Amino acid sequence: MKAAVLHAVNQPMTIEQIEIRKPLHGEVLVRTVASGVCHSDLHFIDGLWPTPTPVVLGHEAAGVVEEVGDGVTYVKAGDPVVLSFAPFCGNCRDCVTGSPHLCTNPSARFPAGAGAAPRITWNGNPVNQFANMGSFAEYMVVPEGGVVKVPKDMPLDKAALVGCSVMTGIGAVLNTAKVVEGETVAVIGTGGVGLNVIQGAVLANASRIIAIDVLDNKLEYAKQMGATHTINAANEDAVKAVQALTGFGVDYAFEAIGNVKAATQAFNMVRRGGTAVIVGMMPFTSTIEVPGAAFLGEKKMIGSFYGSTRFRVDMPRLCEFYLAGKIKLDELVTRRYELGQINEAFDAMKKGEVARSIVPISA
Ligand code: CXF
Ligand code: ZN
Repeated sequence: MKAAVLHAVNQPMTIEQIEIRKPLHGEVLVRTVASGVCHSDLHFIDGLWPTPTPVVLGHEAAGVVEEVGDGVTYVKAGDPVVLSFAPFCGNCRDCVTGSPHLCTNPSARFPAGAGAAPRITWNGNPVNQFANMGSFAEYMVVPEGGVVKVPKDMPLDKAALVGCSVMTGIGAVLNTAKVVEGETVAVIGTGGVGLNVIQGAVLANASRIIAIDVLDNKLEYAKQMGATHTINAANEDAVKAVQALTGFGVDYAFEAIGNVKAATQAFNMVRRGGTAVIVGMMPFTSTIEVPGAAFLGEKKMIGSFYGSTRFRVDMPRLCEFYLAGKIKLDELVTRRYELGQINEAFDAMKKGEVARSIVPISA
């Protein structure tokens, strides 16, 4: 099958014919219909986060089940699915206490055992499958705990986005922060995740949704998604501007870039008792400094991973929201790229030209 392979960090990916094996115990073979292009992949391309190479990147995907391995009961051939990059086992402390996104049980990722043959190879040599998936490829063998069935009428190119940015952004608001009606929200960074933080804040009926970015075109996207106010941080101090708009700071500030300075700003723009929610992927070795005295004001800084998703419940629900017109997915997609144009897709993202781009892989 065809796949985009990253051979080494800071190099363009190349399209290769690679081999994929059959699904073994607890695994599912999925034909990739579409993959989103997410900023997190870029961290690994740029070496800001470590990953072994060669690797097939891509972790925001939807497709159709082609074949299941033995013991698989949840899906069958023909089922449309969204992929999860945090497969769950269903039995561990995290899974049974409502946080399946935090599951670290190796059996969730490798149900056929750590010694099973590699799922994908190139000229017979193992290739790494990024985030248990590697969706810049025509097919994926993934664990059963890494797929979620979606409604049959859900367009799979839009469903792909639910697999990362939409779940991460909306989930950060509804699941992690639990914003309630009338509260005020700021979001720093209006890329794929930040725009979905805005959608989450709209769903939560936040009273003010303040979008902050350094690019006017991205602030325009933010308005389309429901931001009530915008701040261009290239022209003014974002913290002061938020204080000026709200008087004493927002209830919640979401950091959706993965930038240390923005995380500190998020903390500084919440009111006493407010919460900064770190959604973006910080560089692997980074540390964040915040003023210690602010803790006497009960300010909080919390992490949010994958929108604290209970994905078998949340993702079909988000698809239903889309089908009912309650969330916008079409508007998120700025461009479509062929698999062979994958490097161009990342270049456009680096330049801030796109909200989200999609790589349609099969019909
Ligand atoms: C990332 C987190 C690290 C693995 C891939 C996905 N999250 C969102 O983009
Ligand atoms: Zn992502």
